[in-house]
Amino acid sequence: MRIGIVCYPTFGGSGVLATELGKALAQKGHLVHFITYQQPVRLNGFIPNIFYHEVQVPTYPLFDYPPYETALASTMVDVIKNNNLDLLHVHYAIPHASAAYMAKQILKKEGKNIPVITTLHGTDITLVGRDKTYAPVVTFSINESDAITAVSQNLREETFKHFDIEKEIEVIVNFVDVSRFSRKPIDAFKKVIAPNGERILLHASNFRKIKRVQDVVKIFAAVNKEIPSKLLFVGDGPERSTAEDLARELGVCDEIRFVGKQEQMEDILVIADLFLLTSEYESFGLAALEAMAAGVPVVSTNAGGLGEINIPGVTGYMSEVGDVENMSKQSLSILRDEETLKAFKERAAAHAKKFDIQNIVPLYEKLYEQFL
Ligand code: GMT
Repeated sequence: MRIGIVCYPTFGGSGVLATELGKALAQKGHLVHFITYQQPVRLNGFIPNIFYHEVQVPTYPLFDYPPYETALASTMVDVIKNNNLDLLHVHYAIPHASAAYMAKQILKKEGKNIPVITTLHGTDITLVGRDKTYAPVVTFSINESDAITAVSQNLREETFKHFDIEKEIEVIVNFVDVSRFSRKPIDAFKKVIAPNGERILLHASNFRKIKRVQDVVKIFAAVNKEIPSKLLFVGDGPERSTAEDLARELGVCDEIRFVGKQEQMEDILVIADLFLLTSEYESFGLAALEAMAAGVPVVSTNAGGLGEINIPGVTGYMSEVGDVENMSKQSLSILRDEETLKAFKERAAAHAKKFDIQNIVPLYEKLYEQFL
């Protein structure tokens, strides 16, 4: 098949998932064309069967806001025509679904039917999309998609709850390449972070308000009182300095490392003992799934779709949003002795296999085939 993939090229879960999907499809022999404004972060190196088309948004003094959506729709038309694409798969509704609708209409006039599949990822529905400034366009363009998928059961339900959706939404859960994440830790790296064999806790996100990173710091401070430990913060974003200030206030700043945005998550996750995800909402929590695949148990909130991946007492624990005390207790109970930690690690890794790339990518292929 000749497939166009549109996504955000950044470190966010939707872009990561879309890129990994494209790479997996290319490996299976499909021709995959990425259409984005920047090279997606996980699209590094030369991969046969993968093509990258950058959306250029020319500026003009009149444009206080350069019209990205118009440039995207035009690039879609161009790429679809010149490469004779069979379908377009857009990840994250805003503005990808509406740009795809526009491209579809243009091509229709020229006698070409291009099926559009929209995958909903989370904040496009639960946060941004619901805003009345976007909602009518989001609702319309989702409904105009030939197929709609959501990355969790929870997101499917949220979408039906908040939007007037006239079509079925198929749940195709997110996936992880287990073979890539099940690695041996690099001892030298582990020694740098935890020179005296301290437990390593880790949080990775875009540090937006919704992630409640202050709760991560508070949980770590409570754990650190009881057991020698270090905290790795991976990623960056608006709440980073708030987290740093709080860490200083709580006297744990020296035990925390902010390592910024990282591409080789598999090398970092594998040295961790516990992944903390304190979000107010997660449609799925891909970062937590990647942690599990690396054999890292997860202490998280029970928000959104997290209950669909984190099994209390098996792969980690869950708490109400903001219940720092409980999440601290849960973290301590996992980290306190070697045997318990080992068992949680093994079970987390085993559970992640259910979401292996090999099991999920064929579901997308099956969906695509319906439109050929
Ligand atoms: O978590 C974020 O804020 C980034 C966001 C994105 O759109 O890139 O992630 C969303 O999509 C991921 C991949 O499907 C999910 O794993 C995340 O749970 C979801 N984030 C939210 O729902 C807040």
